[in-house]
Amino acid sequence: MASTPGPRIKDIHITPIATVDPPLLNAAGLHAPYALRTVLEIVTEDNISGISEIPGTKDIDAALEDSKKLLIGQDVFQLNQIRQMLVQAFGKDSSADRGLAPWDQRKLVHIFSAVEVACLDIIGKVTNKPVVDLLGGKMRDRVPFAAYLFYKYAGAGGELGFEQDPTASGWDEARQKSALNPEEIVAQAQAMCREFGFQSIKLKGGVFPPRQEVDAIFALREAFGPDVPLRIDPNALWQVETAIQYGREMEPVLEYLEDPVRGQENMAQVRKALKTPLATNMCTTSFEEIPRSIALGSEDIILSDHHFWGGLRASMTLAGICETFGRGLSMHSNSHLGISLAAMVHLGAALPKMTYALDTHYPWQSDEIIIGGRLKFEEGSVLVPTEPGLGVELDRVALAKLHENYKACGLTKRNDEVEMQKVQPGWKFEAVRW
Ligand code: GKR
Ligand code: MG
Repeated sequence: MASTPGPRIKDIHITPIATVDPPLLNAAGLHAPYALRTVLEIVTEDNISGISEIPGTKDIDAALEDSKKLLIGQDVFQLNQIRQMLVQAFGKDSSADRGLAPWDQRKLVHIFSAVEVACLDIIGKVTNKPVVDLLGGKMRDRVPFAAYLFYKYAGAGGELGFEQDPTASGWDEARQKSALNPEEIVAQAQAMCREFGFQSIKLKGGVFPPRQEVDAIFALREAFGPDVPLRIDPNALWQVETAIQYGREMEPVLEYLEDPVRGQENMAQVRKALKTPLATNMCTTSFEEIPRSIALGSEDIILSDHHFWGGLRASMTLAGICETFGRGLSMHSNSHLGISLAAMVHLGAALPKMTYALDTHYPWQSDEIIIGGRLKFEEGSVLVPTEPGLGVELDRVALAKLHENYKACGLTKRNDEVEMQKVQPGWKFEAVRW
């Protein structure tokens, strides 16, 4: 008997939203009071709805809008053809399109990720299978995440900006405190680990001179002991000599060193000089960069991100390549809500190996747009959803509220340099600083 065609796309809804984000510091400057995300909802002719979430940028939203005319009428199972159509319409992103910022600014990878995840959500609902099963099946029931620490100014983000909500308690209170020195970073880590049970810790660096950030790593080691793996990510702001000097000093305490320097050649030089593994979400960021990464030996671990690598299935392909070439694979994140977290959990559950706890910014966000509210962490892990599809559904009232935030806040793309200049006039992003 011949198979039946899959459901066809009838409607696509693109909703830009702004979610409250605290004043977190990083190599590119400062987080705005709101992080932008875009929620995509694909509805089939038989009214099955699939959802996804990507970082929000006006240009990418416009390209998604343009892609509607190509996507409407397509069979959601035909992801290979859909991808090819999108490549033909938007061209391939080049490595240069990624930009110098710590996050990825390419169009096609975002669009395909948004479309693919929403289609997989629908396919899961139609076949009565969780997304993880569409990726080859579950390798674990829980997906572990790491505490992601940030230097930050005091403040809550959103309308409160740099103010704090005096009624907040627990992690909600701790999240608003400043963290500008090693003691405050340790306090942040303790509060975050107490709340979420994380068992690995990552410090976002590239904010202060390396000495100060390395001291924070040693303060974390002192506070948490040798059983809690530590990582630091200066987002490529260090010179090769700086990375080798401080990398050697941290060799006894680091699980891995993330993007100490910019570019595959520089990473390869640092890698030769250190025993600590190097991880990246900045120097090897696309399939076309892999041959050179292998030839040079630029990193040990690739931090995938389904929003930046073109979806969940592409990330599984990356996992296979990493396995072939002896690279580890873990996951990068940016400020995000529960739809992205659910997709990350399905992918994390399907990965053949899980050597490192994944990154997530989720504890820093306080809003949610899924029914049932914020997803829960148990001992630092998220339980893999067993419901069909992603296992999360849109809370339309919450979505509408965050869309109103988007319209009111006036932001159209992430620009941490501009936000930083509001606090430190004249501040300039530098690709390499120390
Ligand atoms: O949220 O400021 C931030 C991070 O610096 C983010 O933009 C990076 O993309 O988390 C990311 C990383 O690991 O490089
Ligand atoms: Mg990174």
